[in-house]
Amino acid sequence: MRTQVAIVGAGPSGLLLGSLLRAEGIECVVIERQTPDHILSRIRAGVLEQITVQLMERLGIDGRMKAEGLPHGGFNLADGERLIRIDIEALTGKQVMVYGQTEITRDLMAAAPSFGLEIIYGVQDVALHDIESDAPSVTWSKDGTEQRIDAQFVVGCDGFHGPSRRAIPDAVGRSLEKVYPFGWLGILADVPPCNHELIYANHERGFALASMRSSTRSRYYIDVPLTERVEDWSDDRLWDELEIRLGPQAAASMTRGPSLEKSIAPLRSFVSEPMRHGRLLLCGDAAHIVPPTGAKGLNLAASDVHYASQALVAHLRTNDTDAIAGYSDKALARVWKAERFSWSLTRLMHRFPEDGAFERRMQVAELDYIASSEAARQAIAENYVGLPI
Ligand code: FAS
Ligand code: PHB
Repeated sequence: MRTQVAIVGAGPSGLLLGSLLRAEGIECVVIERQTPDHILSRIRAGVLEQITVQLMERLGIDGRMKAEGLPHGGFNLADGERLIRIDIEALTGKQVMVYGQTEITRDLMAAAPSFGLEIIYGVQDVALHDIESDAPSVTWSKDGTEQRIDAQFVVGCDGFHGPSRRAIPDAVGRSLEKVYPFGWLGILADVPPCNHELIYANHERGFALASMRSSTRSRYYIDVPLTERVEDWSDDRLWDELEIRLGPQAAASMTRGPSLEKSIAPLRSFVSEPMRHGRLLLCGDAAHIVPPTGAKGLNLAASDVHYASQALVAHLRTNDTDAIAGYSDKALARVWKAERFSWSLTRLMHRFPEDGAFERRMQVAELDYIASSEAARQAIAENYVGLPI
């Protein structure tokens, strides 16, 4: 087999990139380990920045998102009884779109045939070869047969545990990581949200987030120690904890219901540099991870894909090598700003085991400052809606 761009991974990064390249007439093939149903069963991001909305618009597959998504003009930080609203629309003139990653992925999967995007699911033993040459290739096995595809470029969209990042030699690649001492226990339930906007809460018992997927489907989280197991958390125990941490006002309007999904996700900040080596580019979680507090993970994948698709089209159409050469620095400039915002909001809204009275006082002082300063709220707002591309 031969193509122009071989893409490893059919999550949002791989599907967005493949669709954008096909829309520009670039030949590409996506190689994916899991089945479509497995990918759709993973409950992840819920808030879209404008860049993610714009890519769906550019592809002409924004119809369902516009019909079912919820544009939000603000979100809330709760600290005990206090609720601080960040009016992102008044402070930035922009909104975010509440529309689950699962639905983005579903829309991209449904549109793939119309783009002529070939996706090969259920592959094993994916390996990347000759990425430092101008003739890289990817091999894999499927149904007992070895397969190989030759390409001009390979893009690793295979998430944190995929093989692509590891194809960059140790002498070239370097990574920075911070592992947080807690995870997020999330629940998805077909109940109306307790509030029309998101609430991030810093309670003495820990963090909580009230989010949603629609006016009839809610998504909630609490932070739990890494020793916790999801089987130790009955629905009732989790609903009880959410009511306490989100406070009496939210609790009064909270509706309980059986969990459709319940899982614990570990939190880490991670960046692998560079995001390109030779003819291999990395996009999304293959290159970086953020704690979900800032709702940045999926949206960083979208900006990486935006830059990567522009660079690949420039090179493959007009042999413009500068765009490819500049991809990593351009993507990383935005990645690091999102890493900072996600880390700082995680620091502000969680109780860290090693924190003492001084650290808690710093959190209270920062929340007091945000409550009293439009400039402070504007800084949060412009990061939350997404910094310029
Ligand atoms: P993904 O990990 O989504 O996709 C990678 C794809 O590559 C997968 O389909 C995988 O099967 C495939 N793959 C892996 N290894 C392979 C191999 N060897 N061969 C072939 N294919 C392979 N972000 C937010 O903004 N908000 C959230 O609330 C949020 N919650 C999250 C919860 C969890 C548990 C996780 C893990 C992430 C969460 N994220 C959240 C971040 C998440 O949304 C990612 O940013 C997003 O999935 C990134 O998309 P991709 O880069 O496509 O990576
Ligand atoms: C979600 O709805 O899953 C969600 C929303 C905002 C976040 C994290 C997760 O910051």
